[in-house]
Amino acid sequence: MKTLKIAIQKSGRLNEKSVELLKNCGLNFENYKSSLISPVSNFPLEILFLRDDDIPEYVQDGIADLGIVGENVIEETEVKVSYLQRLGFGKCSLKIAVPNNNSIESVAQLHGKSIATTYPVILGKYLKAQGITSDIRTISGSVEISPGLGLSDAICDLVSTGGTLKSNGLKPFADVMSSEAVLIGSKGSESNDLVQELIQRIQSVLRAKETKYVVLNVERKNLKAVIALLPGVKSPSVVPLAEGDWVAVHTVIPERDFWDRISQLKQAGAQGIVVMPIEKIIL
Ligand code: PRT
Ligand code: ZN
Repeated sequence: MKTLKIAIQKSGRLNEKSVELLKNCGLNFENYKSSLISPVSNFPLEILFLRDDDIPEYVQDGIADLGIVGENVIEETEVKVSYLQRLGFGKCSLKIAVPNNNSIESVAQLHGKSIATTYPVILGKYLKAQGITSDIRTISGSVEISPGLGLSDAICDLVSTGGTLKSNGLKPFADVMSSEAVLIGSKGSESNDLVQELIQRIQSVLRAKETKYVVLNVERKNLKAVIALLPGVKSPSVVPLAEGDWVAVHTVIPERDFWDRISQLKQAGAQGIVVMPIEKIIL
């Protein structure tokens, strides 16, 4: 079978998480910082390390079968690729912001104003959809300093913590798009068996990340109340303990409401709660 190629970011915000995800999928490879390509020793796959801006086109043109890149880059490059899987990291939003002392606070007020950005395509479509014409100034970086330099009235840039906007005296007021890292494939790559195998491995890693394995002890008289707090689970395993009326319950709990669920379980009589990370969940 033909060896697949997957393109990931060489260095930057998505590199570490992309490498970690592929390693958690059981793929063995060297993460050489200096090389462009790294073979996987236990799967017919090669990893290409590229600038993130180049990944969508490599995938569209079939030079790489797969790629991991931010949705913002895919939208900006307007490539035709298949979205295969959201990956849950690299989350950010593209926002419009103005200096704190500026009175602009609605998108309509941007009509006739200048906006500096590295995302002219996405911003252009967003404004057009609202019938607003602004002077979009495309710059290649450090967008946040442009109002201070008198280069533009507003900016449109990616925001994650909001710290960069704050430290540059800017306030965000409109969300243009939200983004996260996604797995993309060349058109038609979905039907390749190796691509399917890789997607399944990725999904099993993502599912495991969303859940924790929990073992708790409870007196039989409280067992019903404890099980009622575990809705996602059809039938948790219940193991009798050596001591009289106590049992151990083994179950999984979603990460997102973990602490609420644990305190409810304690109130219902659960004790000795042990929580463990899950490596993979294969359905
Ligand atoms: O060298 P290469 O071209 O590969 O990398 P790059 O410098 O173009 O991209 P990089 O590594 O900065 O970002 C890669 C991807 O990470 C982006 O395309 C997004 O999908 C995603 N991402 C997530 C972010 C951010 N969060 C982010 N905060 N990309 C950039 N930023 C920048 C933003 O532009 C601003 O300068 O971080 C600053 C704001 O951060 P906060 O935390 O202060 O709000
Ligand atoms: Zn880039």
